[in-house]
Amino acid sequence: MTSQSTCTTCPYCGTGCGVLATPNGAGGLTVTGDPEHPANFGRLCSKGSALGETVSTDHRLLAPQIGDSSASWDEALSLVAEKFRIAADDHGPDSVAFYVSGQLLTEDYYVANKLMKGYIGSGNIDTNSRLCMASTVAGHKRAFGTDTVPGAYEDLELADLVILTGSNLAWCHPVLYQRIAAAKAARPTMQVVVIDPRRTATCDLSDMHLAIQPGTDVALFNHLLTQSHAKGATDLTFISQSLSGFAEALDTANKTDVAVTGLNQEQLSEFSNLWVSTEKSVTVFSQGVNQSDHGADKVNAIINCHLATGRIGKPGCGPFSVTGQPNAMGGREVGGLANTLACHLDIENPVHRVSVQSFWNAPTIAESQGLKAVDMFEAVGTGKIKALWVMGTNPAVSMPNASKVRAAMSNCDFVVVSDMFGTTDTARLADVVLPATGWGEKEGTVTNSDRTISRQRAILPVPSDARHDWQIICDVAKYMGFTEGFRFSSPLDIFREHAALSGLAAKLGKDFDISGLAQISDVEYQSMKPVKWPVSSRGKTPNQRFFSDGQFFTPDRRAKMIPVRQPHLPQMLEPPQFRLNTGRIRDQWHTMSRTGQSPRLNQHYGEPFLEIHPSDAIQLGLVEADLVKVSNPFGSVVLRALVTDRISQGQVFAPIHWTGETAANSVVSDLVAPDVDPVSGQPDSKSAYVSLSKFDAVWYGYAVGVEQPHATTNYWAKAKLVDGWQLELADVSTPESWEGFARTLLQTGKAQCSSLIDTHKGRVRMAFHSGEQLVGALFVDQAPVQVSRNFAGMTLHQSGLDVLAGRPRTTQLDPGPTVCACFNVGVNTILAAIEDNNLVSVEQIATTLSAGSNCGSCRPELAALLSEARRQLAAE
Ligand SMILES: Nc1nc2c(c(=O)[nH]1)N[C@H]1C(S)=C(S)[C@@H](COP(=O)(O)OP(=O)(O)OC[C@H]3O[C@@H](n4cnc5c(=O)[nH]c(N)nc54)[C@H](O)[C@@H]3O)O[C@H]1N2
Ligand SMILES: Nc1nc2c(c(=O)[nH]1)N[C@H]1C(S)=C(S)[C@@H](COP(=O)(O)OP(=O)(O)OC[C@H]3O[C@@H](n4cnc5c(=O)[nH]c(N)nc54)[C@H](O)[C@@H]3O)O[C@H]1N2
Ligand code: SF4
Ligand SMILES: [Mo]
Repeated sequence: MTSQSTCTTCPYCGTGCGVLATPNGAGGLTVTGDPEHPANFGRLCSKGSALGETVSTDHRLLAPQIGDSSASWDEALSLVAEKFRIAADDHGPDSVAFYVSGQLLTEDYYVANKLMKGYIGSGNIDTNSRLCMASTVAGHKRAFGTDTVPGAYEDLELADLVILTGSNLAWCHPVLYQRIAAAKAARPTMQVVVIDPRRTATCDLSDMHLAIQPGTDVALFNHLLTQSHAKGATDLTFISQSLSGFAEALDTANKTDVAVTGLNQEQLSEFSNLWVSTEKSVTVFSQGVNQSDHGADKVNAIINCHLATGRIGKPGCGPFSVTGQPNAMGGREVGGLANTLACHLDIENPVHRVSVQSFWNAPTIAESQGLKAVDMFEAVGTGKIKALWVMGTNPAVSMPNASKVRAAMSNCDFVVVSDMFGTTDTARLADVVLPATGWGEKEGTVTNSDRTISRQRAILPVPSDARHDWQIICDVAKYMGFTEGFRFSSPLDIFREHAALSGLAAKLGKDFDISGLAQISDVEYQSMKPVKWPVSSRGKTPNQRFFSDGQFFTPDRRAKMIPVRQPHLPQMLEPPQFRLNTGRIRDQWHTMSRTGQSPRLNQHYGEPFLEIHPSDAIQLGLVEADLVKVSNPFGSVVLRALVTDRISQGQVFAPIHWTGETAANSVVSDLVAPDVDPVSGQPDSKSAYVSLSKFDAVWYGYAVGVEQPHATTNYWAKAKLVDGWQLELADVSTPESWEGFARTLLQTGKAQCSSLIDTHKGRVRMAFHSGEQLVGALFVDQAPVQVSRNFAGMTLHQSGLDVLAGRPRTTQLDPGPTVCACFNVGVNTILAAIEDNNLVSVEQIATTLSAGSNCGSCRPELAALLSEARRQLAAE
């Protein structure tokens, strides 16, 4: 750590890695892993390593906006306060709503919840965590009586068996993946099982991959429960002393038909034998479990297995929900969900309500649960909600049936959005956009997946007129007349109040207790080290390992096993009908508002795509790189076909990251039905039913340009490069003049055009030079364009390189699509090095090419390339 570097926390996934950030003198930051942070001990993934490239203020919203005009804070705040006040007065408090985010800091989140539940007096505050962690929260509460994540990261290393189900850890929690990989390398007897319908990058670490039929986790875990009992692995003492509901849960499990999983007998017995014989087992789960119309049941099916075998509350044991967003946990702590109160207290409990109201000295308190996300936007659409405030999330892209959500927002009387950017798909629908500070500029705390609270600290100045979220919320509260409850002068003030309230919650029998931090001084908060809750003020520090005493937070102190049934699966689908699975890629974060600014991160996948099995592709007449139209009654998108046997027949997979800002017709949530789990209210974002057809373009194109392109074609997707932009294109009609088209698209002004046009073959290659320098190039073909993307991007701003050739001159190897984002090493370079140098390990690739030697996020892909290359060499 240098004298200028600041210890802070990565704003992406719930791993919650510590980072050291140092201003680089050019407005950016140099970022490295904090060797002392207990989440990562110095490691960072590709997204964390690229943080420094995402803090430019170039595209930021720097002043409040009312309609299309800039406004002063006073004007914007008065308007927002007035609209919320009038709606609440005229139509009751339930006519207004906040939709917030697991990317707010705890202090922001706390005041948002306080304002809605204690001052406006409605439960109508829900969060994008509804789309993310709600099923886990519901499952925890049913089993443990409260929302406790019992695990700690070291359990992942201490376990002899790590089961990863519905989790692509290698891409979504890469540092946790690396920690498991390192533990397994040191202790190869450790077993890893991946349960996922897709063969993901995470499978690289697995001893066993169970590609179950999607939506059959309950059947599999019920089977595990029956096998545990049949083979003597149940812990009878624990069952009799600490559990209730065992017999009923087992009975239901016994009635489950495991055949629906699609696994064969050998796989099933291998897996259950491993489970039965391995005491130290951790089951990590994420969105393949939560995002389901029976997500809470999936969670309880997993927890049941751990409870029945007593594998909970002990080192190296336990069900472990890994949280998605950096502060998903903090949001749960402050009560940001519509069906919770603050500090894990219960909104339905009158004693809890009165206690919170009097602690806040609030004029009112929400009497009942508010609307959960899907219902909230439904109510926005029907006009029941008159004023909506969206903070730190992009529901126009991420909500199920997203096109309907967009329509609802555009018809709503009054929509406010707080974001760092005024151009997101959601911000573009707002009446007022408030410029928030972002990571690197704001101060506060976040809680990661293993309950470790870490500080986010400011390294950069607040740009222009932006304000911190907690300030904006307190300002609106004051403008609404609620001065007393919101006289906070810093995040620390808020933190202290939150910590004091948690002491009250602990007295009421709750798990969440950070009252030991309620008196924290300015200096202590400034230098606060990561700390795992509970941190009690009441004499002895409570046990850090929850449930080690066999005591839970239910009225009888016993954990409850919940009988869970496997729902019926829909009929097998025949092409062109498919089941669409959606999720994440390694180098992008959600709707890309920040990761999309990093040229390095845009290299991994430059456009939206659809994974489809080779046999299905043949049936549909699709070949690699064709465009596919994916549609159902909710909507329609166009994606690039990626033909791969990583996905099973009958299923397709699309990433969620592209938006109206970055591509045409590619918001995959447009296709997701707004069906929710009845227990948790979480939408089933992992299964949409779609039909596929080839998108018949008459031409395909690829372009690079120094200016941000303006595309209006049927299909386009843009990505930022180091020195400009790239664009994938296709359309159903041909422009009258290619030069005119290219000039408008690439905004080339008076640049000089040179071209090669083969009208007969429908091929166009066009370059634009300003002086000697290349400022844009367009490649058009009747089939998907075959040019080296890497090479074309490199030619921008250069002179003397023949961009029209489409690839480097013979002596230079085209590096191919980027695999290692840190050192920009492409597939072709890696394959050539493997063959030329006879490389046999990822380590050797790292030594030879540096690929995989920095953040390590690409190591699973390097391993896959290695085994593919070795397989091919062996076959030759
Ligand atoms: N790179 C990157 N990392 C991220 C994020 C990001 O945007 N980008 N977002 C963060 C957030 S908020 C979250 S919530 C997490 C999500 O982290 P993950 O849950 O690991 O990621 P997903 O890709 O959404 O889905 C995980 C897997 O569930 C599988 N799956 C689908 N259906 C089923 C099923 O029925 N059963 C089982 N067992 N598996 C199924 C999918 O094939 C997919 O591989 O990632 C966090 N980390
Ligand atoms: N089909 C499908 N849909 C899904 C999922 C899926 O797997 N499949 N996953 C779901 C899950 S798990 C999640 S978590 C959601 C994520 O979906 P979203 O939350 O909608 O996605 P983000 O792009 O993270 O949006 C965050 C926004 O907040 C802004 N922002 C960042 N930091 C701050 C800040 O400090 N203050 C303010 N005011 N703004 C800030 C960013 O610029 C960005 O516009 O998507 C959900 N939707
Ligand atoms: S694993 Fe990567 S994205 Fe997640 S917190 Fe760590 S550095 Fe950030
Ligand atoms: Mo999430």
